[in-house]
Amino acid sequence: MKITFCCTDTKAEPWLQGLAAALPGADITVWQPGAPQADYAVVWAPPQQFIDEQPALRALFNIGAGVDALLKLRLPPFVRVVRLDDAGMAVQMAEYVCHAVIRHFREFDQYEAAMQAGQWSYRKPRLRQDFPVGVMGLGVLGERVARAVAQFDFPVLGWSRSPKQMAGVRCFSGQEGFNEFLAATRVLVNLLPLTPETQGIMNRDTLARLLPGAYVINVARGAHLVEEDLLALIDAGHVAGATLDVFLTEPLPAGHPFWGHPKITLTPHTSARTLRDESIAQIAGKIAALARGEAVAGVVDAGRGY
Ligand code: NDP
Ligand code: OXD
Repeated sequence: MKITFCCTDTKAEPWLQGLAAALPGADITVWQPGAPQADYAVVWAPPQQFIDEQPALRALFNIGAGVDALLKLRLPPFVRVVRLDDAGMAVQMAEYVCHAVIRHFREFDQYEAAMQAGQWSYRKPRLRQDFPVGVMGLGVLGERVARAVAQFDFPVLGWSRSPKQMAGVRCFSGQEGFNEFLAATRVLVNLLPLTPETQGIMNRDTLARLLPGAYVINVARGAHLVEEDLLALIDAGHVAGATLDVFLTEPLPAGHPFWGHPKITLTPHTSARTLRDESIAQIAGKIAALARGEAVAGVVDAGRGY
């Protein structure tokens, strides 16, 4: 079996060694233009040339959960695209979002500033019932996040495409449930895939529907958020602030108004990192299963976009 590796901005050697250890007998090489045809590919943001030169791939394994960049390419019609299915990301996402929710709710930024200024002062405790947390996207990551936030007794809401039931989470679905979900949410967490339907979903209209004093946590993709609309709603006082991990342009360009904004906390697309060992184990397991003719989880529906 031949496996080709084509991952932008990724050190190839440890991946090749790990895959070779997990799949003895497989021929695993880093893709170069003109390389021979492979059976399976392990990819992150490959160039179109790679896809065009590998028309007979049985499956493309994306070393991330989001496949938006991959689906923008012209792919062979019958190739399976397989996303990472948790592989250690869900717990990272849960800790990131819980941290952001609690930091905002408990006003730790204000405490930190006061202590830095040598002030020993208390703030009035806030009621967690006044901070309902709404999670957009109840998939592999969103479900784990919703469950984790609920552990802290915040009211938790969730919104997905198809109807769901989750203990401790008030679930909404589809366009028909969206406005009701927004109107009952104060802290909005985005864990949607980026698709034509979800691009720009956090905009002036939708953010204005959130409860006053709203807070936005975007950990999915920058293009979900209309950045100037968030800034306008913060200026207007409807949105209290945001924690943003992802941006329309990454790295965030110098001079962007998010840099140094007093109400916006930034991180560099790091809320849930691809963990190499877990990912290799998962991908190798799935390649072996496909080679035996078995079905695997995490196959993307290109028509749906995720
Ligand atoms: P999943 O595909 O498992 O889940 C997607 C969820 O979004 C599902 O609940 C789905 O609904 C819902 N959804 C999709 N489209 C719509 C829509 N139009 N309206 C309402 N709900 C919709 O994705 P993951 O949880 O694994 O990951 C989510 C995203 O997180 C990734 O696509 C990626 O962009 C981002 N990500 C970011 C990382 C970072 O470091 N910042 C790391 C990893 C991922 P249904 O259940 O009905 O299908
Ligand atoms: C992913 C990411 O999609 O890291 O996995 O953004």
